[in-house]
Amino acid sequence: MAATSTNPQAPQSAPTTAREADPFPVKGMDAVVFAVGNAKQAAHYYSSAFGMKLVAYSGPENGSRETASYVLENGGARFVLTSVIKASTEHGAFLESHVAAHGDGVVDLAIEVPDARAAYAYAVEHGATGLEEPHEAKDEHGTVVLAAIATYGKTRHTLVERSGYSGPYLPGYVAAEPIVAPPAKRTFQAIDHCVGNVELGKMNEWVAFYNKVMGFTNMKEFVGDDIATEYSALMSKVVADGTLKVKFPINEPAIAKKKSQIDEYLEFYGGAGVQHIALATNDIVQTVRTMRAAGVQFLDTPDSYYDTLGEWAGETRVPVETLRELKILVDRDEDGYLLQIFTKPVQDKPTVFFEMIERHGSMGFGKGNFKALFEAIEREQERRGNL
Ligand code: TYF
Ligand code: FE
Repeated sequence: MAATSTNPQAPQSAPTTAREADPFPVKGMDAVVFAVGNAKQAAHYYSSAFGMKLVAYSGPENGSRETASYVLENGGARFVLTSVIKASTEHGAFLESHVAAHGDGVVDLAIEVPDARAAYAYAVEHGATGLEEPHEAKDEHGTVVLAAIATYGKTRHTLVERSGYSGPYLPGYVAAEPIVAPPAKRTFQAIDHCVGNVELGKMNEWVAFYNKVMGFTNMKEFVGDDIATEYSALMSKVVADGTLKVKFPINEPAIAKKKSQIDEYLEFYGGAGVQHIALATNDIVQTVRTMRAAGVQFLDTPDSYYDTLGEWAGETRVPVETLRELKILVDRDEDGYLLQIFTKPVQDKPTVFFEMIERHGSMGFGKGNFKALFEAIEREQERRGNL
């Protein structure tokens, strides 16, 4: 499709327009889909503790006898929580075995694309494994096109083309009322990035996968083997689409002095999978206060971090004493700063956790905090007897 230009001087048929230059255009994250043991209770947790709002449901009451799925939103962030009631198809059996093998976890990082058929064709041509051929789904709210490709572990990327679909989520879902009254102020409004843990030696393969299959490029922030052996016990690279709406850091364990937190994840998850989802907020102080009051546990940060914070991080919109009280981390680079904090794992297995992030210019991932963060994670590993 030709891009339109408002510049009358622009050539009629430029060799490449910004749009044509992007081989795999994306609109953003569509949803993070979790397979869980008890979606009814998980939906309550993400409502009452994370401040999300139930907006749609699919289950036996509206014709889905195999699975129950709860769709929760917060601004542009969407989670789908699915449990098997009684498996009767291959998909139900897959979800059931996924929960048995991995515990609660992410099965799908669904990406919204302008053209799902084109995206699927491009991905498969460039080496992706197709899991679902492009197909239409429709109801009285319109038509969507869905396709899916495989990524690391048993995780998939569903490619969702919404083309004006006006229903509460996808065909097959009905609108639902919030489970609890949402907090007065929204706790977050977008998915900032989704992180995968892969096996030792596989990081570069998966980075190359996103480079080839989605045309994603590497962001400058990474954890190299220098940092890895010194204190992080992991290596990490970040791939993103050209507009930075979809950002996927990929971690692998590193041989270091201590057992890698990535090894701990791989052991307890039973292979590669999604490690953390970062959620963007524009008021992290309010967010953390609300979530802490609702019982969400965050990683601790020692007081010493705040004693020297001003020297290197400079001023932020939040007073250091508030950051210290709530254990919020700060990082600064040439583009600005960010505030971030990490939850403890949100299930009994030391696997999936969340990050809350408030960006002020910086598009980094908190490199300046890696030492403090990884030490905090190691204290938790130690408490669990896994270090
Ligand atoms: O997404 C990131 O890169 C940051 C830092 O196991 C990070 O949130 C990296 C690895 C990790 C935990 C956090
Ligand atoms: Fe992160």
